[in-house]
Amino acid sequence: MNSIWVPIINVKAIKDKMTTYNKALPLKIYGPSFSNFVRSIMLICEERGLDYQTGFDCTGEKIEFKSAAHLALHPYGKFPILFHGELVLPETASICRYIINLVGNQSESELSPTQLARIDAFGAITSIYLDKAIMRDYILEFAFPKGEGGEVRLEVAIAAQSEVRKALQLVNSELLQGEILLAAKGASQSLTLADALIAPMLHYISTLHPSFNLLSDFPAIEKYLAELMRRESCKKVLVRK
Ligand SMILES: N[C@@H](CCC(=O)N[C@@H](CS)C(=O)NCC(=O)O)C(=O)O
Repeated sequence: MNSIWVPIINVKAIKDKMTTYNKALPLKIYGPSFSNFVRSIMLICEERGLDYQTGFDCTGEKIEFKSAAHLALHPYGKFPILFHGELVLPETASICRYIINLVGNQSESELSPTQLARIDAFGAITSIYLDKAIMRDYILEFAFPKGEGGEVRLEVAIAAQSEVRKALQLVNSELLQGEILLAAKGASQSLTLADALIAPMLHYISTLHPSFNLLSDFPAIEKYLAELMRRESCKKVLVRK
C-alpha cells in the first residue's frame, strides 16, 4: 500500500470511532417539546434516527427555568440547551449544526461551502428575526393570551401581522430561489438546518383560525408545508400544542 494513504485511513478510523462514541451518549434537550426551537432540534434528531429527550431534567435533577443554575448555562435564561456528554451547548442553530456534524449528513456533504454558509445565514435570520415576528409577537399571543380574563388581544395580533407577512415574503422568496429550503425538493432530501428552523413556525401559523392563518396568501409556502408534513419526522414533532 502506498504510504501516503496510511494517515488518511487512520484519521478516518479515529473519526468513525469518535462518531460512534458520541452517538452512544444520550442527546438531552433542555426545554419543552412545544417550543418551536426545541422542535427544530427534535426534527434534526428524528431525521437522523437519533434518540433524544426533552424537558427540564437533563442532569438528574430539574433545573428551574430562569434559576441561577439555568442562567449559568444560558446567560439570557433561554431554552433550548443541549446536554451531550460533557458538552453543554446553548442556541438552537448551533445545536442543530453540532448534531448534523456529529452524525454526518449525506445530503449536506454534497453541498458547497457557499451553499452551506447560505443555509446557516438563512438559519440565523430565521432564529433571530423571523422567530420574533412569527413566534414572539404573533403565535405567543394566541398560545399564551395576555388579555383580560385570558382572552387573546386581537388588536395586538392584528398589529403584528404586517411583520409576519414580511417574514413570510422572505420564506417565499427563498422557496422560489430553491437553494436553501431543500425539503421543498422532495422526500429524498434530508431537512437542512434552515428547513428545521422554519418548519415549526410555519406549522404553528397553519394551526391558527383561518382568519389569522396568513399562509393562505402564500401558495408556495402552503405547498412547502404540505411537503414537510408528508415526512414521518414532521408528522411526529409538528403537532398541535
Ligand atoms: N437565540 C435563542 C432563542 C431561544 C428562545 O428565545 N427561546 C425561547 C423559547 S422558544 C425562550 O427561552 N423564551 C423564554 C424567555 O425569553 O424568557 C435560540 O436560537 O436558541
